Amino acid sequence: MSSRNGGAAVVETLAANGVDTIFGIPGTHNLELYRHFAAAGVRPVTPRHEQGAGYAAEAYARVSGRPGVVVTTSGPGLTNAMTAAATAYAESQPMLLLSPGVPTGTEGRDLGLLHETKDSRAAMDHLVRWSRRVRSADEAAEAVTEAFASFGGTRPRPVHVEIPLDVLEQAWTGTARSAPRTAAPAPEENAAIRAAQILAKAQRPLIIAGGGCVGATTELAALAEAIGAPVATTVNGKGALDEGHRLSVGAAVRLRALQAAAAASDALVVVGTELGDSDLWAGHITGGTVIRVDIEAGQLQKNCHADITLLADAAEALWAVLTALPTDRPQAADGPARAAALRAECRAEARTDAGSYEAINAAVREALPADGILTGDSSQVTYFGSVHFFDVPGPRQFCYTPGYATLGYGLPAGIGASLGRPGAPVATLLGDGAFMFSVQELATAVELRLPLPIVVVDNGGYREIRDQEASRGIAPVGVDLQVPDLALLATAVGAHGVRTKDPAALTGLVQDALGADRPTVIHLDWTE
Ligand SMILES: Cc1ncc(C[n+]2csc(CCOP(=O)(O)OP(=O)(O)O)c2C)c(N)n1
Ligand SMILES: [Mg+2]
Repeated sequence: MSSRNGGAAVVETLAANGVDTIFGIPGTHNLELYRHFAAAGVRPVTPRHEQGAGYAAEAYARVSGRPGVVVTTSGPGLTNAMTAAATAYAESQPMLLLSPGVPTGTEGRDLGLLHETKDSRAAMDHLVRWSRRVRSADEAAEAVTEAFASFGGTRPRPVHVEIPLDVLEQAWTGTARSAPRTAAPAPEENAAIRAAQILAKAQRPLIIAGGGCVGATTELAALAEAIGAPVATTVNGKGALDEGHRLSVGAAVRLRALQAAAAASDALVVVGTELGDSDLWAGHITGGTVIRVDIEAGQLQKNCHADITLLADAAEALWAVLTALPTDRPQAADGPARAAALRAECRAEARTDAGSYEAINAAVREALPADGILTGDSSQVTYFGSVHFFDVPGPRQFCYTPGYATLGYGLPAGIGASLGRPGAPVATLLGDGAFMFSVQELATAVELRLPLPIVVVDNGGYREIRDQEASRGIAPVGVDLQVPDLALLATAVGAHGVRTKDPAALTGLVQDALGADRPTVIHLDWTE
């Protein structure tokens, strides 16, 4: 077997595209990928389940803007990663999944091969932007290059490349190529001028920024300041405007106060968001004249009618509107006052759900430096708490999956975020149910010696579902769980572990954990 083979074609192409870290688990079938990592300067990180690999890769992409790469073996390795792939799709994150596949010529024959799956490419194709099964080593390299090209110039989404076993072993004499830069469509000048004319006259403008805005922080702040518009974000857009900025209203789009303010606005700018139901929680966004900016045409009229549309990268479109503003316009000076009032209203509304989650988040916030990253999960402490009461100064500092809302994300995301932004302090804050979904990844964090505080809010099980049962008149069923002694569990795995009943103690505990030589599980006993 030539050592410069289909596996080398894939790995060298990863390296040519700037990949230095992959998340995956080796198996019988993907060893011709693993063979080449060291020579190509690619570090393989081994989580304890492929779903954890996928979530780590998703958070890696979220905090760094670089695509997350997942390498699984065929069959179960790949199907274990499917939930993470679907998560990256729902959350618009760039992710490349690589897996081996049955040998060429055996497709669909049900031969009883090891890890044989009915049609894994087709299964993946139903979850991600595209899934491609290659036929040669050259095509494998080409498909990986195409994957990287697919992440630029449009909304990033995951893709999958399947390399048949025989192709992984096929001799390869090619050269690895980096993907050409894919340009985004340029904003249409007339639309930018019309948008600027509306905004110049607006008395009550408002801006809603989504995940598509995380690369447009300067332009967003500049436009908001120029027109005196308060800025609210979606969860994926959290921090696109510094949440301490005087025009920031926070990640407030689900709140009725924000939705009412949008309806009462005379000009509403919506940038880089589909305004989906998972953003709006059965609410609606309408506004006076609605101006929408998106890099994907299909998003421009989705869930909210737009009067003016700009199909472009957010930064370029916002800049085009800003520079088209007439210089002799009257200054709208009351923006900060309107933002402060709206922010107070939104906080009051968020408080009705947050309860003690506000204080818990405040205690962790105090411990984490400004450049810190928080990862959360589908737990009340995250969506009632951190989203509204853990302010971040910039984008890419909050990892949570509001759309797919998948349990088990928070801990592996803490790992992926730590590797995606080396040196940045990272903390994980999540519920007991969420933690138990991927508790085995604690072993990964220990092995990587990550100084990761993992604050687990133990409210005795699936509290949100218990609450939903109660509101439907269903007696608690399947929701009251026995939670292990997590401090003890942590020490067994080689992490530090502590237990407290006092949310105020979290500040000191998280600070200590950030300075430790390994992860620390902080079990907050929040049961009655
Ligand atoms: C993979 C997955 N399975 C099931 C659910 C449904 N679900 C949503 S919230 C929740 C409870 C989560 O418990 P925990 O993390 O302890 O948070 P709590 O509601 O107790 O604050 C469940 C089971 C989900 N979101 N994701
Ligand atoms: Mg719970």
